Amino acid sequence: MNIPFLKNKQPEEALQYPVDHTLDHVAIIMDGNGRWAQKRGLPRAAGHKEGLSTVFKIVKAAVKCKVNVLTLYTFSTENWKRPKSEVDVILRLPKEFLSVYLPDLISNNVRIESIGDLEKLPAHTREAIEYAIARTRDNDGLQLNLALNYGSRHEILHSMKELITDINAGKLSLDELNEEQFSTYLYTKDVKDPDLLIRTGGEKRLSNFLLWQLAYTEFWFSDVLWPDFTEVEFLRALEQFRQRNRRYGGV
Ligand code: V0D
Repeated sequence: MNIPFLKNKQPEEALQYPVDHTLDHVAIIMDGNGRWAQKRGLPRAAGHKEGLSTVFKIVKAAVKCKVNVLTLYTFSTENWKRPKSEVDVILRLPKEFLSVYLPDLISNNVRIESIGDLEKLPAHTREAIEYAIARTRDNDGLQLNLALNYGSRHEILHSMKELITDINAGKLSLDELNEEQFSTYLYTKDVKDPDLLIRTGGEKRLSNFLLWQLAYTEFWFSDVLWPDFTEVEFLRALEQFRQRNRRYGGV
């Protein structure tokens, strides 16, 4: 059947969602929101808002591909350096996102979790997230892991301090300390390391994201700005991962 007006736009029903059992955990750096807005003469904050619908689209795609954990870098410890007006808008996004999409996430069996230092967020932001975590606690589908006020060096340092406290209290032996034990002090203690990292927006750096956890992860970079990122793009990243993995298995 030839449907000319669909030539460049794949109808959602036509997409195939391959399930890859070697792909457990996907992490995404959702970059390019500010630039997306500036290109249109809009304030940067408009790009962050636009990014919310992309978040929902990609969460749904991850559910369909039966990914177990999706970790999204939403707000870094460095983001506080941005103009206060932009930070204020960003910190209202969790509530905005949840007021629109929480019912849908619940019906998709998504469980919301967070990593990062929630203590330093404004109460209204923290409360919105804590409500979503509590509301989805019993779901056992996709774990949507939101990195909020997250910085990897901060995480490692915070872990070190707790670890040393435990050593001093005699709960842990320095001689027996190993990588696996160290990992249990990180925010990510309950999830496996990411298999695939996606960064949108054209930059090729880690920006203080999951430095310990990405040691063996496959990276996939896209020039597409986050608000323009599509399911098709996401599936392309997963397919690329599958092929790299296959090649690896052949050696
Ligand atoms: C801004 C583009 C979803 C990238 C997407 C902390 C940066 C929109 C959430 C979200 C942000 C947070 C908690 C929650 C559910 C969703 C979010 C922030 C920023 C600021 F329970 N997107 N998103 N939170 N961006």
